[in-house]
Amino acid sequence: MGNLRKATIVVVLGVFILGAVLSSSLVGCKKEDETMGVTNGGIVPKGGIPTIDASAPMRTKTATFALGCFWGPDSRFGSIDGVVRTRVGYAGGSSNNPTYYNLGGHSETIQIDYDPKKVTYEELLEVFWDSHDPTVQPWSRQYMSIVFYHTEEQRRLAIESKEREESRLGRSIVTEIIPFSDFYLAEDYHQKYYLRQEPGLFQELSAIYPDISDFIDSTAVARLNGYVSGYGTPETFEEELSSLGLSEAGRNRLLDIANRGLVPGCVVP
Ligand code: MHO
Repeated sequence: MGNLRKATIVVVLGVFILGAVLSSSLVGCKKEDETMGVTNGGIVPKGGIPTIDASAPMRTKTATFALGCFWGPDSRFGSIDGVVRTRVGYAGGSSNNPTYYNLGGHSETIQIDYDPKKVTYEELLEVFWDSHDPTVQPWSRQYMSIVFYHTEEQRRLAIESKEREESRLGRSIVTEIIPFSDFYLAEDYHQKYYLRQEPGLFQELSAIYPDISDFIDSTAVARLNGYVSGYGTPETFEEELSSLGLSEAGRNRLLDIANRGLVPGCVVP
């Protein structure tokens, strides 16, 4: 074999190997701010995965907010078109593995994975301000108002919107804007709390997602938790009704519930 031929083979092989290594490292690389879609532990339920979950975007961004009792924000943010997943938990404190009855300085917090093509961080901030009174210092850190920013851009947008909100209200805002560090998932019974108060609907979705982490990660579950609390628009409701994985009885129940309006949120002691 001539030297030229050998050299060509070596170069071609080299390029091929380099390409393979580069593409696998790119596939394996997940930006800090991105999460993957619902997996359902790899099991496809009998009736299939709700279509809204099957078409969940692979790439999402994350927003993390504390704004008092987390049950209500779980419903409200979960009802927004473009919000893919919500989960409630504890953040901002110093202890490891806090629990509801042993918070160790943490605050009730909601974490949201959203599709930036459908909803922006600015829009989520609008909902954040609108969902609580950020001018009142809460009686305990459990109910603090905090924006946990994940990126410099989120930090800038949060500061700008806080300033806008202060001048709109003409009062100062107590909300802290601090970097995100740890988020500890709250106990199962806090996840999608209002949907749990609707046994029929809750059971249908629990049957589809027997694994609690799949249940928490489901967009269908987040939407249902929003709709049972009276959130969401009539347009998205109509559009999504058939994509939530409900039986006919479940759909009828949801139609009844959605007409009753907003349910009162949790009472902070
Ligand atoms: N104890 C209040 C607040 C619950 S919360 C998750 C209630 O039961 O409504 O802080």
